[in-house]
Amino acid sequence: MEITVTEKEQGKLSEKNLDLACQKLSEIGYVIFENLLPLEFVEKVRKEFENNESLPEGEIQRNHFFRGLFLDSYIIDNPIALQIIEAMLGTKFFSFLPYGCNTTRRESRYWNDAEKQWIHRDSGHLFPELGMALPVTKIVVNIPLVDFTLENGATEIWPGSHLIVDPVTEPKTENEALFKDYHVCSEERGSTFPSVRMVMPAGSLVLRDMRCWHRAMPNYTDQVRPMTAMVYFHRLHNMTGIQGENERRNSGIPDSVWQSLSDKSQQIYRFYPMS
Ligand SMILES: O=C(O)CCC(=O)C(=O)O
Repeated sequence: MEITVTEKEQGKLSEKNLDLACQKLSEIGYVIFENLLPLEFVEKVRKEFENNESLPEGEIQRNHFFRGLFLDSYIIDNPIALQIIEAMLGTKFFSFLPYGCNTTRRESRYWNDAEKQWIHRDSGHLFPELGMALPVTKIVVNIPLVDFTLENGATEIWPGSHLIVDPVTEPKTENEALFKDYHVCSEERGSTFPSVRMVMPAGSLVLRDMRCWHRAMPNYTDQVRPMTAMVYFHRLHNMTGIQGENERRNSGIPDSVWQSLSDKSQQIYRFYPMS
């Protein structure tokens, strides 16, 4: 979606563009702002990311995401993303640190040992038995750290698929139960709906309703294709606060990092994950 230079500089959408962004997210299931972040910044983050990739997996990599550029306000406090999220989810939305990163490379393989990922949604519907889609309650924000092209595996997405509600059926196997809300669309079914590839320049900003069908596609290049992934939740996903509102004791967010966060970020990242 196009925005003005002033909106970009001020990090604030006009009322009209905010409405349009919300409308796209509600009706199509995602919205993309191309070239929103300065390329120089994105390139620095990509290099940091590559350094991180060369660290041993697990805790060290995870802790690395608590450092420097990964916590820049362009990423964790992005004002345009937050403006839209607040309009869609209300003021009490929350998210977790550290965030994730979706990476594909030439040799990437998925659970079914294919080079294309399963068509899936990242979140099921609330009350699917009603047979209708309720307003969005989980939004993922992605920032591609390289240009996303057909060659390096730009994500495939099915516009409008977040509104598809299937009849609720009892899972027949354990595996089915596990993937019930996730693996909702076979290849055959996917081919009967129009899909698009999210071809976009590095530093674009994507907001996606997590119920949208999508998948990672093969990366035929030798360049790693990373994108940051931050998930924002409506307050209803933690009504009791038992995950520790204002209690970061076990969050793993180092104190020095917590102190460095803006008031807004401390508000957003106030919970810690259960596991
Ligand atoms: O890496 C991609 O292109 C898609 C990632 C994905 O499927 C996901 O975020 O669930």
